[in-house]
Amino acid sequence: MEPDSGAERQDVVGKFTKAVSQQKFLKMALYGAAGSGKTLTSLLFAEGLAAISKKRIAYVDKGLEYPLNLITGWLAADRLESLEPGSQSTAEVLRLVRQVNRCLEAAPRLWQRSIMEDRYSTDWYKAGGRPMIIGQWVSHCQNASLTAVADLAASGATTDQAYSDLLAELKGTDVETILRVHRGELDGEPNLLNNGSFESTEGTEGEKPSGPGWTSEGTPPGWGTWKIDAGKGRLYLDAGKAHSGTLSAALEGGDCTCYIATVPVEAKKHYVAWAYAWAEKASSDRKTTLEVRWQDEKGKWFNGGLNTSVETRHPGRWERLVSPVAAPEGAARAVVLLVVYDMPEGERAWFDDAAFVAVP
Ligand SMILES: [Ca+2]
Repeated sequence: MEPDSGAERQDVVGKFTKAVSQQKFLKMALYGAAGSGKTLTSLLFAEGLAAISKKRIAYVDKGLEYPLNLITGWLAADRLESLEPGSQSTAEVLRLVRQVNRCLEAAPRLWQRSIMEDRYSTDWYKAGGRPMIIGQWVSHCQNASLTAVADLAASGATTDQAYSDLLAELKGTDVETILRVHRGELDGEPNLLNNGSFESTEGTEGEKPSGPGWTSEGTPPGWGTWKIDAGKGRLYLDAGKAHSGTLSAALEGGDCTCYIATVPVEAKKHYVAWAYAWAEKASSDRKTTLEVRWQDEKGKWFNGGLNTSVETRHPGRWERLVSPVAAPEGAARAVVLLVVYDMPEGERAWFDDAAFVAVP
């Protein structure tokens, strides 16, 4: 490749040169049914390669556990969501709910075992990989389970022994916590968020975390706000639409705009965040979400693999978004975010009655 500029031609633009191999990796994958001999074949290859190269072979046995679990859970949740209510046998629905929840329950343990404790895993993975995608996975699996359980209840399955057995199995899981929140069983627990009802307007202008883009515009006491683009989006307290009292926290337009509250937590303790949200519209690229992230004692973002994100699915009405979380080891604070993504100018969403409580 050379510049086509006559007399001024200079060799300043790179020319093609003969390719030189700079990396000497061989990546291979073997597919096959369980028990068909993939491991044995791989070890035979390894033995041969070790003999030829006179080097040692590193054998990684666990690295796939975590991604396989993600795929299994996602596909089972997809299958659950594709079932028409009442069209399938209760047994099939129960089987899929069990499978999805096994994956949900196993994810943190498999993350620890096959990512954090794997000496061949990269720092990128260990820092959380793509935390938004993990949050979406959790939310997808939880939503599919909850919808299926609610459909079963609506179809009269609540008298079935199999349904009772399933609820007993879900005891102590995040899905059960969400069901309890929807039944109002945790409404009386102390709210660790200050001014979750957005009724207070006096005193401070709220927490003001430092950093570019922070803004105090419309900041209610107890909350901070953030915009990815300072010129887009508006945050304000709205007396025109409230889930409780007279005020709610409104967002109008913006690429990524949010209300933020920070709560001290105890590691390993179980908490649940919820908020009522009213979105004028909802789609995959225009989201209104409740999210939970973590900070360590120095205020640094922490352990992205355990972020959560729950989005509105029913625009045009108040919808309770619920996100159960367990504070990871080393986390000092939970960060609760009420967010809108890619909202066109003039379009609005409201949040009210946000809470963060310890699960009793
Ligand atoms: Ca309110």
